[in-house]
Amino acid sequence: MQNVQTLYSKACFIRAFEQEIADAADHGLVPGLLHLCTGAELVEAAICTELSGPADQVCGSHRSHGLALAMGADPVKVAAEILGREDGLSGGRGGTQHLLASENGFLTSNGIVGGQVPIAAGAALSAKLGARGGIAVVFFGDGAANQGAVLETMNLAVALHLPLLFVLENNGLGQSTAASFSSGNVDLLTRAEGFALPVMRMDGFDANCCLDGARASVAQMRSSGGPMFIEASTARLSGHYHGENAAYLTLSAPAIDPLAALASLLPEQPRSEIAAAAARRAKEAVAAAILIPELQP
Ligand SMILES: Cc1ncc(C[n+]2csc(CCOP(=O)(O)OP(=O)(O)O)c2C)c(N)n1
Ligand SMILES: [Mg+2]
Repeated sequence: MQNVQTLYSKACFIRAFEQEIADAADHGLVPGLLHLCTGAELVEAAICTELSGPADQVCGSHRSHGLALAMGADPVKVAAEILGREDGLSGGRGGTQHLLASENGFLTSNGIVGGQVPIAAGAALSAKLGARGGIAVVFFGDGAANQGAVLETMNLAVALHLPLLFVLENNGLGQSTAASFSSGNVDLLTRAEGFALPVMRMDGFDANCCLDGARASVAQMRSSGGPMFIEASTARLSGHYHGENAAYLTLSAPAIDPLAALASLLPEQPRSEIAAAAARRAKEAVAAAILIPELQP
């Protein structure tokens, strides 16, 4: 129960943070397109809980606010970066799609679909060859799974026995394109098997499955020193980017909210207390980032 509660607290904070950032965007404060991670929180928080930066390093996609937070990046600095402010993680130059907090173990996110995957192989190689130890973990989508560089990296990770955990977050959509339209074989886990990667399926709607799978896969990697591949089912609960007219979403069955499923496992207390605390912390962090220019012109 303790683990489930901790996961709920982390996932609630990420969800609340995204809601605050969405509000800031609605007030014209966020430059560029904003890709929210609502629906993927359980998988991301469960896996990142097993990691510890800076020895372990995580790379993510265009949808990475939650990963940076889950690795322990300062939420005010994450928000300031998304808002394009000087006090952000990378001086406000990267924005929402280029978050950098390597001291916390969040190496980078990347707006080029699949671009983070070979970068993560570099992090895994340096973990293997250097004194740092640790593992590298890369999160990418079902759309990215069709990129050539992703497939090459899977092959290389096996050939070089790299400590690289591939986490394919399968929400069934790349922008508005269904995975069944862009892939001949929609069982994306079988691709990894083709490269002889040890594989695991993770039900991203089941908190205990996420917690157990994260613990087992990271432990296996630390003892083997080699790569692994997780295919995790996730949801994308809103448009591809915040504010998109995502009428196409109504063509499929309504998505289940993994966070609501997790909430139903907890009693009313401490559930509502945890949710309220997460909402308060997220509000304070984003408000602080918005105020930075007034405090430090
Ligand atoms: C190389 C490249 N091609 C296309 C795009 C435009 N684009 C941005 S996100 C995206 C969909 C990615 O889908 P997926 O990998 O499943 O991630 P999700 O958005 O579902 O999390 C596309 C096609 C891009 N940024 N980079
Ligand atoms: Mg997708």
